[in-house]
Amino acid sequence: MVEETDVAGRASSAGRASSAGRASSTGRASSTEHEAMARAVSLARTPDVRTHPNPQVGAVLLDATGAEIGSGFHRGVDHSHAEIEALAQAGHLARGATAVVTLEPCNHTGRTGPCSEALINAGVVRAVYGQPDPNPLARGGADALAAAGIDVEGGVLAEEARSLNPVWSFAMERQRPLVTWKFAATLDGRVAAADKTSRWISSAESRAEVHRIRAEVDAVVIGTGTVLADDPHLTVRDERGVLLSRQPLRVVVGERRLPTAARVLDSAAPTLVAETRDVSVVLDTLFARDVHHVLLEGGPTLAAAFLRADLTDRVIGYVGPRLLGSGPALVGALDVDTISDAVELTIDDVCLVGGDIRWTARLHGSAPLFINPDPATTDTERAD
Ligand code: AOF
Ligand code: ZN
Repeated sequence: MVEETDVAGRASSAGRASSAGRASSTGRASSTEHEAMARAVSLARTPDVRTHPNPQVGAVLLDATGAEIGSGFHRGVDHSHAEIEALAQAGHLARGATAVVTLEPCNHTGRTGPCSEALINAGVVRAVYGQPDPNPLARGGADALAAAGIDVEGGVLAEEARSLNPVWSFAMERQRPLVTWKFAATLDGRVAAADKTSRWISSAESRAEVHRIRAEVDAVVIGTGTVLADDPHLTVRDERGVLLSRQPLRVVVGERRLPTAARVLDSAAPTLVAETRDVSVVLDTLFARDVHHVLLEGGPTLAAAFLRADLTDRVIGYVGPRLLGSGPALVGALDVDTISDAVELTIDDVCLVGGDIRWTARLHGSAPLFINPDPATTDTERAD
């Protein structure tokens, strides 16, 4: 691989000595604590905060009467964790408090120190969290708090808490990026005409939307075949053609040599040339670089390689109302000879975009991802 370029609930804390050493999720959280969790969730959702590669996290501290004495949210890698912000606000009032956090407090020293230790040192007596931490490097905070005699309860508004970070959670649970395969095809499933022309398979609106989707992912992956056939830029630009300041990593997969003048190798955005056909190696390399969401925009060969390896999670397909009758099919060989072996998809959403049918699906059997199919509205436009 070569790189180019309530307090009611608080009564239970009296019994904490008996449960010391183990975190629980027994549904004892009070209505005040539930309300505090809902507030922590909305704090974590503060708009225009990009925490990548970290999760969005919110925290609220309650005193013994259930009054809020501090709150915080995570603002990104160069900033404190949510719990530390809330503790700083509460100061000495944190002693005897209940911490309500959307994510299990961390137990590791990464870019910052362990929040479990900070909560223990601050004298917090109860900790309520939403989502158990799926990050193997950071998890264990609940048990560390319980071992210190703190009354711990997890799983409060767990789904809402997880929904703050569906992509991050997926990537941490699987230890690989989420793969969204995007395609544009005709009604008869062709991605180009017999003469290789492919530019107007989908509408201008669909192509603009793809730019908005690109702006939200961490990497865009194509194969050498697409570089040789289409010479795409794979950058994200606004409606005036100006490059956005944050560009996803461009990734080219395959062993064929690329022309040095290929647009994807220009300086407009970073590019990784992955000289392998093993797509799981590509995903491992990308995950090690904090890539949590990959947009697969490759042609039929690369799409088939990801599908055969069972490494495609989500599909966004634009089907244009036109027929070609000939030309390359959407996907290459899948080792499927009989209908019972077909790769099955579950459709989550169907709508019209600029006259095309856009459908969003996931691979059959995988859990719903709860990712909004509509990309955030930005000024971006113009497909390459
Ligand atoms: C956050 N913000 O508010 C909480 C996190 O590298 P670090 O030290 O920033 O640690 C990142 C991990 O810490 C993250 O993946 C998650 O597992 C845990 N908790 N992270 O970025 C927070 N509470
Ligand atoms: Zn932390």
